[in-house]
Amino acid sequence: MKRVIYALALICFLSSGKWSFCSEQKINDNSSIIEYTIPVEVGEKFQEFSSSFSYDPYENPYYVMKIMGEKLCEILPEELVGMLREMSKNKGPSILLIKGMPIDRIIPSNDSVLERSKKKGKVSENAMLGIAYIMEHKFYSNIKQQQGRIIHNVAPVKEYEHTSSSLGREPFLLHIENPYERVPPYFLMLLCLEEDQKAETTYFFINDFLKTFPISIIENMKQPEFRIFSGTAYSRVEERIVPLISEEKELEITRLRLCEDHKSSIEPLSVRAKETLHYIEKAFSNYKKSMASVKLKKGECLIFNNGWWINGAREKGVMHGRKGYIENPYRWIQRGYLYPQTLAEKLQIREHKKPGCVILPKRSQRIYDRDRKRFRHI
Ligand SMILES: O=C(O)CCC(=O)C(=O)O
Ligand SMILES: [Fe+2]
Repeated sequence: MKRVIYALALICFLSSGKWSFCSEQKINDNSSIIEYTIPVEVGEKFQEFSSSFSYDPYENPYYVMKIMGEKLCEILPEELVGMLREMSKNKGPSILLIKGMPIDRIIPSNDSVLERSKKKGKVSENAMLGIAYIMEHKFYSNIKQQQGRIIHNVAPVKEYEHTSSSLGREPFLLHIENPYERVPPYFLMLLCLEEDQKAETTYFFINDFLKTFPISIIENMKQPEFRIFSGTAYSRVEERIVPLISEEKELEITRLRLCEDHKSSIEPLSVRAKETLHYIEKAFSNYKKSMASVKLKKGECLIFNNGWWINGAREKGVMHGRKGYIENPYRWIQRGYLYPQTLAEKLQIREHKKPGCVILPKRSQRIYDRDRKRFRHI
């Protein structure tokens, strides 16, 4: 009798939709990546909910993010919700791989990525926005990158195929995302819609790398003597003179701005800056052996810290890149740049003031809530 009760309890537990797998992979003694699998039934529940929702995430991102975030909080395993919240406060993992993320049942192929994205439903975008909501972050993109879309398409584009960029097929050396920006993204979210057999997303923990640098090099890196340029995927080249390591007093964080391929993207503006870049170049070749990678498959989502840490700690910063030539011309990854909510709003308001910008929703919107049959402010 007892056995029957246990078996029934187990069946109830498994069918509750909250059953999932969490595992931790150690890359070395200091750093680890957490892997989490969303139960199939939970993914399907979200897919169904999201498919019946008609608001466009590109037009009403704040509204969609709230609705999707609330839904995900309700159906995702508590453990995953907790982990995302911790991560956003720099307490949890600095890299999280979520498997089984809800994406659209049909992913169109045989067309340019913009056409495919128009033909596709919006389940994957809705899921990404929902995760951002749980993390209390918002997506923001510079207007000069993919027309300021909140979610980018990382996929080969004909004229850019030969480039090492988000639009190319060539390998992409380790980098911090958009290091030339006044405020680079805090986290990156990559969600795979169509995979490739060869290409792997690489990552590297800054802690291990900088630990062995002499103090004099670290001090040189703190000087604003480096001119950093934006990457190939920009509609116009942007540049900024910055230190490679900067302390942001207001948020009490320290940031690294660096690309392994510094020859084409960082210009040293002094003799000591030149020597510093030379030192870093050699250090990269020694430390690359601790670089790890993941071959993203359909429905797999990688969220990671973009090169910052709490002052003094240095444990959480991550650099990333891509290795292997992309063989599948339809490999498709959706990417979002995550910023703490108030910061994303400030950056967006700043963009609004520039002429010729896409108008993004204002902070407060009045919107008709179909379920509750009344207007509400968001
Ligand atoms: O294609 C990838 O796996 C990563 C590309 C990348 O660095 C990015 O999207 O920022
Ligand atoms: Fe990148």
